[in-house]
Amino acid sequence: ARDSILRRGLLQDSTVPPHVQTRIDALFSAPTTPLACVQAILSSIRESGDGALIDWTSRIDGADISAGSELPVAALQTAVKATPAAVVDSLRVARDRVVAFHRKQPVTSWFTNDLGGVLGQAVRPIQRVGFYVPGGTAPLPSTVLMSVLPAVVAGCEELVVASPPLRGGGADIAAVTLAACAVINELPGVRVRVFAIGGAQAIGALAYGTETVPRVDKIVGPGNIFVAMAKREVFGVVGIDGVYGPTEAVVIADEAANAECVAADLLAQAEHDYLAVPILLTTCADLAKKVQEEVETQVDKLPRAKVARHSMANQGGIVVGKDMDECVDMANEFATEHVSLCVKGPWDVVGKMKNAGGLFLGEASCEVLGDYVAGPSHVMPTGGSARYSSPLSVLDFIKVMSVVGLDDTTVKRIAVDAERIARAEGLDGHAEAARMRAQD
Ligand code: HSO
Ligand code: ZN
Repeated sequence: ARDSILRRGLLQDSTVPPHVQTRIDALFSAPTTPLACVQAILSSIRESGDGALIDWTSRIDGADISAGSELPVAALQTAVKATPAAVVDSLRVARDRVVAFHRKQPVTSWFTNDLGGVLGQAVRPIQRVGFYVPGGTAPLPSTVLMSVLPAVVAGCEELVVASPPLRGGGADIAAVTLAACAVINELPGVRVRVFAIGGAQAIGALAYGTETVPRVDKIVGPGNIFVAMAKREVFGVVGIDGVYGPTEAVVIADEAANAECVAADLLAQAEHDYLAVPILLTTCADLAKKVQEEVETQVDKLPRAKVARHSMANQGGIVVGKDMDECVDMANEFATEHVSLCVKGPWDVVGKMKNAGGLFLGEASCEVLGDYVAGPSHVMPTGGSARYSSPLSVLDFIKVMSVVGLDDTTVKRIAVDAERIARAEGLDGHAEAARMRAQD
């Protein structure tokens, strides 16, 4: 488990399973690496815009978007009606909690007089943001809420959701995903636009813009390996939030933990993806055994048992540590997306945790609640990137402008230093501009 998890962060061509590789080769009628495939798609979108977008969407997603990929406002209303009312209500509960959580984030502008005159930082929202919402094997309305709402709170003006079209149709995506967009649009002054486009071609369209898809300033959200590679390729043309891989769950448990709940939490993430990473770190060999048995019993009841069993067997693992500190050290080394603390005194462990996307304290406060309704975004760093990055938040959707408004006395005093440093750098133009300010 340890080796496989420490290797997982490497996004590379070999991560693609053989059947996907066969499809790529067929698409290009020649052996082609996933990265070369992504680069070819991106450059064709940059050069040919909608023409290329329509073509790739037909060839890869099996959908016809030649009449336009944007879903009309009426489609969002229809989707709300087509979704069970109780589900829509729960989406609203989730929306309101996620908004309330993100409103707490301190991102205010500040100004000081301490440095002579007025200096400070002016916070501005990023104006245009694209959100990738995976379609793949399951519709993900929760990902719509968890990606878009922090941007709504930040005050971003243009919000563009891209999600792959349903196979065999036109520009259409799952009703429940659209309903989540509609629920966001119920907020005052908010208008999310939705495009039925997916994969690297969607990332290209958002990064470069096409005749019909608006170009954005930053692209966020999870996706498959093609989306992840495409985001990495367009970084610089646009901002990105991170490069996300399959979901990861570490549960740290002691002898007091409930084996049934621990097994359920591991399986909940295992069912996401063949490459999901579910790991139990425990101080108790007896619990390890019980969880193993529970996993066996529970997995068969899941419709996605095949996926869950595969990820449990291949990336998952149960490790018995000699004490709690060893378990915590391993969790810090793995730096996973989620860490659940199913231990007697979770707050004693919180202080020792250094690397994780999200911490879930105690058995009741489980990760699945975080996936849907707790409040923080469920878009969190994976692949060990929790060592240096954070869950998606308001901070991803703002930027800071430095503001310098010095008073005259301070200008005269520090212009001398600026001039000196400029001369030392051999930049006389700089030095002259500074010197003029140093004089009366
Ligand atoms: N656990 C996933 C998020 C998710 N779960 C969406 C269910 N739907 C990654 O954090
Ligand atoms: Zn999940």
